[in-house]
Amino acid sequence: VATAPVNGPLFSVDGFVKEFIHELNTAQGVALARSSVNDQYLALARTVKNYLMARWLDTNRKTREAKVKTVGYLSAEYLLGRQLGNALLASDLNEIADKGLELCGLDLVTLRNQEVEPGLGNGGLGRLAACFIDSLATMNVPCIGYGIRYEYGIFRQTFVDGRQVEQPDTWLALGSPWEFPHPDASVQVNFGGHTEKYRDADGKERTHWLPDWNVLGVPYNYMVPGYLNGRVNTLRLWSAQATKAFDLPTFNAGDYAQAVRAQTFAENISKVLYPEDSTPQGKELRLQQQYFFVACSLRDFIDNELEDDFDLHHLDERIILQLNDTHPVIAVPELMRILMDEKGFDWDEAWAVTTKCFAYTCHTLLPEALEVWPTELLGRLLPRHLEIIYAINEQLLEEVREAYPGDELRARRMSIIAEFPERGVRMAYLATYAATKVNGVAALHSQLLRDKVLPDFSEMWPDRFTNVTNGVTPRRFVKMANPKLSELISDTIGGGWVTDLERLRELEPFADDPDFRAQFAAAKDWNKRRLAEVLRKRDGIDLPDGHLLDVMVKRLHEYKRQSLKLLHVVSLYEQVISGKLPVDQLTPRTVVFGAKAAPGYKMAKDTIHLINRVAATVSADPRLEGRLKVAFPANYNVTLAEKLIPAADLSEQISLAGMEASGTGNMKFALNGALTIGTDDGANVEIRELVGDKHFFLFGMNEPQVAELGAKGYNPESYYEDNPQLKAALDLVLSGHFSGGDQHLFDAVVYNLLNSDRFMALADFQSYVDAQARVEERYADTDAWTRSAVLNVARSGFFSSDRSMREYIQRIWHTQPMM
Ligand code: 26Y
Repeated sequence: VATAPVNGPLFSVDGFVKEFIHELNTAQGVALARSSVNDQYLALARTVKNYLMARWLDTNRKTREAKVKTVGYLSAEYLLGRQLGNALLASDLNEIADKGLELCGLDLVTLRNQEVEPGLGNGGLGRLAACFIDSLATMNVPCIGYGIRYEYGIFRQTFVDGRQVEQPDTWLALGSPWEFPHPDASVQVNFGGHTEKYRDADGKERTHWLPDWNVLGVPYNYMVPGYLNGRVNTLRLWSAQATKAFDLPTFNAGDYAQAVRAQTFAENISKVLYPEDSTPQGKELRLQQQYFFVACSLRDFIDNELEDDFDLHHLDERIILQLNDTHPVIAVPELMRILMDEKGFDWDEAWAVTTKCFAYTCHTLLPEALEVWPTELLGRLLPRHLEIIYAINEQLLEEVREAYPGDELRARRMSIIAEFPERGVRMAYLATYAATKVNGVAALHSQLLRDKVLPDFSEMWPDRFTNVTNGVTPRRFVKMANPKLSELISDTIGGGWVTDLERLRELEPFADDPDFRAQFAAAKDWNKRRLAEVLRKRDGIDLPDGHLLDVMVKRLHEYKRQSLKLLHVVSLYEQVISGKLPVDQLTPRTVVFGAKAAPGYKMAKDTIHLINRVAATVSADPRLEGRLKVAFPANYNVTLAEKLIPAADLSEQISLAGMEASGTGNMKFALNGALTIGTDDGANVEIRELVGDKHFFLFGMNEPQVAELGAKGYNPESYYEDNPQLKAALDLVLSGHFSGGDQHLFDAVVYNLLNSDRFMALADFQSYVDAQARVEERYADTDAWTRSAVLNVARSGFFSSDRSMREYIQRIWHTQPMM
């Protein structure tokens, strides 16, 4: 239970109002009567922050004094979502704020809606980082999240004639009340130049990096409050600034533009989040970003978090650096460089420390998603690091040759340096070789990681590999996002589930209680009405009452197979308009898509265009009598997810088996009482095992079957020829029905499916259609459906990110919660 913090505002309605008005007057410089909604939001955010402040300072002091091991979470992305609601929840201020604002004639919901979410991530990986730091704070575990303060986060998606158009995400424009910049604590980051050898005082050969340019990293701190426990951890995001703002001689010579060019150049580094989330483009700026935040973070931890006289030989006793995918892996040679070139360690000493300080999480199975940096680029930007990487590789190959004498092929396979198509550094191999532990993000994924992505490494170091199945924070995604369900749960089993999610099990018996089911269904209805209001205001979309709400929200990717979902919709539609299916036999259904496509990913953008055209045509066709609607609200983000997921009946998790590392949306849906239609992929496997086959609609090939079909040769066109229902659906698209008669508008999408279909959508089509029929059958039996939904909630407690964090702590980090 939260208590009034020392030195904070009084924990009462009165105290709150005083603080709020004070912030409005002194920080915003306006009177309440003259204040805008934005003024009010900013004042409210500062007020809540003030309540957390004493706890934050306290947490920092205690952690420092205790000299305990800290988790340094290194992630290029944090997809935080709005901060205000979470801060209110964590500090138990909801009721007080609600009443206080009412006294001021204001409405909390309106002010909350004023916040622009910090979208500093692309999707699952960034959101996972945000869930993990929430759990660590809640579990009282010391953690510093390190990342980049992008000036522009993930683009704002708009649709123009059904096509995606990207707008810059100006999340900082209306003020940023949650951040604390510390320009005084800036650190310098070097780039370029060359290296030189020299002999030190003891006559040992050493290396010197002589960089030729540098930038400053300015830290911005953000609070990461634990849930009602008084702990506030820190998220430290770095912003790039020029070391000298101004080239005075150039300026004096009259070339103003040239004089400030250096500044623009430096600040570009943290300007924008790259919106690609699976195909690394090998862009120089991205490598600059990666090294920038990693160099800042290591410097910061060593110089500012440790005692001045700390012996870095024991660095692993004070930090474990978790590498969130390969994006921060350049930290490995950076730590080696610091220890050797700056602290005078010899190679073996430095390597011994380094290999104890890193752990690596892989988030993919797609070969093209593994980062390989061209040595030409890496050597130009970070010459010393490339030297170190070469030396690490020599050591690796020596170890391999020793373990497998004569197996030169293996040595070549395992080399950190790839030779084709150009010479490059395989960051995943570097991470795997350097890390104490390597983990995948769901049981199936970790298995495939061992067997298919890193087989030679897992054979040589089997104990290094482990699995930690992802999780999501129940605070944001149940307690905050689904207040009605949360109330029902707490009324039924008490409030302990919020920090001990396995306790949801206690709901199981209530699945058979008609009274409980009625209340459960009422909460779902309330969520649907709330969503309808949001979509009406936000997108001008009308959600009909009483429909099965069928939701597929995630990044747009061929492997995730939005096109398979779309084919099902088109097929239902085609059957009705061709008279094969009486319209009254159609289950009233609204299909909601939410997805951003990487701006350069043509096929994904074409698919978005097609979904929008189908949505417009289907939703407007009177022959369907309003029984099938397709909605595609633009700009799916965390804020919308918090409204969409609690309202959903059906969760679409339909990736080709063996492609989705884990998925985390799948967990959020199950925890909010949606049933899943899904393949045996990623964490779906574990969801199905836990909720039970009867309460999960499984379809499609499993991973071995996919591999088998691939090996035998996959011919998508044969499925088209052999399946009249599939043929009719594709033919309807080809006929120009959804494109105003243009028969070629969607050729790229359709012929990609017919001729290539890398992710085998056509092969799984019939199975998917059959599973959808089972969905409709269950949905027709309201009691049976609700019963399944309750059991999904009751049995999904495993998917709390608190549990994930417990596993990392016990098996990978070996850190302790603080008392
Ligand atoms: C290198 C660059 C192009 C890049 C940038 C972002 C590559 C990948 C990403 C993001 C990947 C990502 O979000 N992966 C997802 O991670 C989730 C959390 O583990 C998984 O649940 C999900 O299956 C996986 O696709």
